[in-house]
Amino acid sequence: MTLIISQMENLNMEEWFDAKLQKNEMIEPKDWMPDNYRKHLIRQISQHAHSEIIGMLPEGNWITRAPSLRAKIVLMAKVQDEGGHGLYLYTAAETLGTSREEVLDALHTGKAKYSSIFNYPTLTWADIGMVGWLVDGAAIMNQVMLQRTSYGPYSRAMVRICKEESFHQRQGYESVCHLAFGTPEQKAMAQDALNRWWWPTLMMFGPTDDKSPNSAQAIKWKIKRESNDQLRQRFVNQTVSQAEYLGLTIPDPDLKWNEERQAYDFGTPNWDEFAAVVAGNGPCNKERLQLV
Ligand code: BYC
Repeated sequence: MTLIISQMENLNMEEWFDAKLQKNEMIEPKDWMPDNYRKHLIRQISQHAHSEIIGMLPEGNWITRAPSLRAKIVLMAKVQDEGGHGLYLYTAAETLGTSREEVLDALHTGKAKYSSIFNYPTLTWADIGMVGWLVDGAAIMNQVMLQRTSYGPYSRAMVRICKEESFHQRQGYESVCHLAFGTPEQKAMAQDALNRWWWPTLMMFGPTDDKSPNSAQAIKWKIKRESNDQLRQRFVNQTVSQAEYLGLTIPDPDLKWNEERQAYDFGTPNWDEFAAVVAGNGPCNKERLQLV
């Protein structure tokens, strides 16, 4: 009897929850929410937080090697911002009833993921420019959409993060500008970095929509407002003219303006590589294994 009553209560609460989503109202921490909505958010927000923290490592490594005092100060500020983003997001995850220890434990035991992009090495100073221009550029494309996510604390964290992220993208572009308009050696360094970062950046958006197990439910719950493929396409459309201005070549022979779609056609990322990187067999892991 008690079970039936609680099932009926859940049914009513589910209608209330769906109606709130329909009206585009935010779900707040003390609101009733389906268990799977809560789990889905804990997974995504904590993985997002881990990406911010892990993302500090390759850039932090370059602070001592930045080529000028100005570049050093800017990079330090950026790395510090990423730490702040991680902390907002861990706090947002905690409002869902998980603890900092639980989410960190999931990271350390390999249960939780972090963005594939941070398993690629930053070999030269130009790579740090690419991280700002391309990686932050891709991240912001996703995060602008997440400002309208249905969970209040995640949405509000995104509003703050996006303000800082646009500075990150611009500092990266400025840094790449210096190299692209510098000596032939500097330009070659920028081109080499673009060649290595282009495809991993496109993979940051996640698998294609037909291979994305979480997307359909995320869109239904308005956690995601746009799909992985839509965001990837928008990123390509935006970035091509930036590369043209720099006089750099995007390493994709299939990249071509499609008049009918009013969008660029582009090649297929190496999804086998993506699967390997996410499974912990990325270039950085290989380097580490070779060193052991
Ligand atoms: N890397 O069903 P899907 C930054 C996983 S940091 C690794 O499409 P979803 C920055 C995915 O988790 C900001 N794994 O998933 C910091 C799922 O596995 P699980 C980074 C990936 O969640 C410092 C499976 O593949 N931004 O900007 O609907 C310096 C199937 O995927 C990846 C965020 O974290 C990947 N790239 O969509 C500089 C944004 N892609 O969890 C810069 C927040 C997918 O089922 N996250 N997987 O085991 C999201 O928006 C979404 O989670 C994703 C994936 C679009 C990434």
